[in-house]
Amino acid sequence: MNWTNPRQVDRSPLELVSGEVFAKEFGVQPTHFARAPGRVNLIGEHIDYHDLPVFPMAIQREAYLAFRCRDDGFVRIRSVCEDFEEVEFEIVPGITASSPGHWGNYVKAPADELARRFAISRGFDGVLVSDIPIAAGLSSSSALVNAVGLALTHINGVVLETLPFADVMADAERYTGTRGGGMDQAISIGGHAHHAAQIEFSPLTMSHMLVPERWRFIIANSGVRVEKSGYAMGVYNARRDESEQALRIVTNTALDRGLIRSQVTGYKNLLEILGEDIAIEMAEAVLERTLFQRFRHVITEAVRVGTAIDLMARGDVQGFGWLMDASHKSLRVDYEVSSVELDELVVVCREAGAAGARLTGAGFGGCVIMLTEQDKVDVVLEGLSRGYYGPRGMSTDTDQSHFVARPSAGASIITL
Ligand code: NG1
Repeated sequence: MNWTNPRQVDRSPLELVSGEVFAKEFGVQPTHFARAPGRVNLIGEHIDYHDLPVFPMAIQREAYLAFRCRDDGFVRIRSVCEDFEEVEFEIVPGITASSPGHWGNYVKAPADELARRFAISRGFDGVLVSDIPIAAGLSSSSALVNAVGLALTHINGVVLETLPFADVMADAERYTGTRGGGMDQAISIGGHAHHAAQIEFSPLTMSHMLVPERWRFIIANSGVRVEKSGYAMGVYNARRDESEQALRIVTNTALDRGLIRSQVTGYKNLLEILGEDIAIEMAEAVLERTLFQRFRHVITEAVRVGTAIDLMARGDVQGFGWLMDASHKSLRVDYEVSSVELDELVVVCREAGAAGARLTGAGFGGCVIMLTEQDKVDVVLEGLSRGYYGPRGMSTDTDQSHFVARPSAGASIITL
């Protein structure tokens, strides 16, 4: 069956592909599309799960789900990518997870959460296509969770505003085993075109900031995949445990010494009470080396986020770049979530003329983000090919290697 365009409007290539495959697969046309973008975090890494502010933007790469409501409670979904087998399950609270790392878990996650919270019972047939590089720190997983979450809320009549939706999806994604923060789901649903967003947590808020017209954030993929189900998930959760433990020890010491009167509620509260310098000084005195490093990263990264936002407001590209470098160093040395390839790529970016560069996302592989001005983009890209991709024999023809990130709008439902 040929898939026609009932709306007679411009369609994105992803919408066309998912619609066509849907029609072939199910013999009818989809009734809706849910689209949800990936994101790139400009600064503020590994601190969202401590309820500290972060500064990401949604990007033009998206997950696109063509779907049609079913009469029963089953979800049947396939991916345009042949590597991913079809997933089918019934929506009930407590859906049995697929094997660790299986893409179906990112479909089951929102279904399970919405079944528990809102007793949803209506499923859909769907076809997914995405051009977000997978396992690269650009939140292809949260985009999928959000797209499925949007589809399910829509067809079950669950009405959620942007921020509550993001909170529910953040809880949902923990079904997959990563004890993540809420940054990815929030920016993927709440991003604005041309803007980055300062996101705060508990309660979740978003403040949108126009990215200066001449600034260009370039995303460069190291080519090393980050499989969130394996090693990376273990280390990610371990870093969270370590930095929580560090906070407990420092808080108890501050209590004993009468510097604070009651238990603090988290890093944010501690930072407000003690300030950066005293908090770090005290931590150095009472923590063993590794825990101290974890603590120092969290505190200094939180301070960098605030400074970076001020610098963007002033259009200070060099200052913002310098903070990106400092963030990378902290992630490499103190938080130990970088990799040989990411470190090399950051050096190449700087040598190519970028104002600053850092790993983005959880780390362990995946992508680097760098900042440059519009008129230097070609020179920087040329330097990247010469310094990183060329020597490794990696193709730069593919749109998966590097691209200029466009600050983009958050997820939405399109009804035909
Ligand atoms: P990615 O890059 O998608 O693995 C993860 C977490 C974020 C945040 C970053 C590090 C999830 C879904 N995402 O992102 O919440 O903690 O790491 O800043 O767990």
